[in-house]
Amino acid sequence: MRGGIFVTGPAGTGKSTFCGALNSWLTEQQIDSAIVNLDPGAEYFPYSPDLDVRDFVSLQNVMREYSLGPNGAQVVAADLILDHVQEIREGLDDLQDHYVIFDTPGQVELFSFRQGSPILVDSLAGDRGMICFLSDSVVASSPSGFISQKMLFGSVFFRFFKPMIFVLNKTDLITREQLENVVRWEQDPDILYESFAEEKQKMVKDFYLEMVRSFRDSGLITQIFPTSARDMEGFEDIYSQASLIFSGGDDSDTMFRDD
Ligand SMILES: Nc1nc2c(ncn2[C@@H]2O[C@H](COP(=O)(O)OP(=O)(O)O)[C@@H](O)[C@H]2O)c(=O)[nH]1
Ligand SMILES: [Mg+2]
Repeated sequence: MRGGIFVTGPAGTGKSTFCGALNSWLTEQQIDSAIVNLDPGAEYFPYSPDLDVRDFVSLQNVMREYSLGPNGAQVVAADLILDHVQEIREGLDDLQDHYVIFDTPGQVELFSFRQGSPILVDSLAGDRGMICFLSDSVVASSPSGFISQKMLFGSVFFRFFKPMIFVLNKTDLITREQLENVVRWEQDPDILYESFAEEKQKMVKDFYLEMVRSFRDSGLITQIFPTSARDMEGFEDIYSQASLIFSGGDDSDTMFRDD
């Protein structure tokens, strides 16, 4: 594959919709792309997957076979995917020139915090994998929400150590002014720090301010990529970044500032 784009993020941030929208955008630009569903519990997708993990592991079967409820079965099913890596890889054989978009389970922990997931990503994409972390614009438009999303982004990065981008999805649900604020926080962490102190002034203790300060200084605040999967906006920038990463031209560890 030309590149494997793994889409993760909290439940309901629009991962599946984003996968479908990115695939449609690439197709419109006549760029070869495909979608792989890695969610054994998916009931509906806003796209037709080219490869579907449910052909190998399905939540219904796992519930029956292991006598588990849906939550326990989700965890077992996520782990069982690893037993089928070879078959999934064979399914990808014909997609040499394609960008392959991987949709991952609804809950972020089922993909990002299971033991086998970094192995799965490496087995499927090798050194041609990247992670798109999706955050919900409404959540991220308050300073504390933005910080919590960036922390989760950092946490996912520490699981995979792959090139990773922070996508601010559903921008159609926030105002232009809110979006400009979020962009400003990303560009100048000092403004974020001040906005946070202002938002939580009554409850902020030194401990939390210290955390935000070290977070600011860590360099984990990286460029954001605003998108609206509903309005098909922002995909050109996602594609440009992905192609930079996969062509090796990117300073792909933009997670780390030089200064
Ligand atoms: N307004 C808006 N809604 C969106 C957008 N992307 C997804 N959604 C909606 O968010 C909900 C969850 O989307 P889904 O793709 O299933 O999220 P997932 O659980 O992360 O895969 C659905 O109702 C989508 O229609 C977007 O860009 N804008
Ligand atoms: Mg989904």
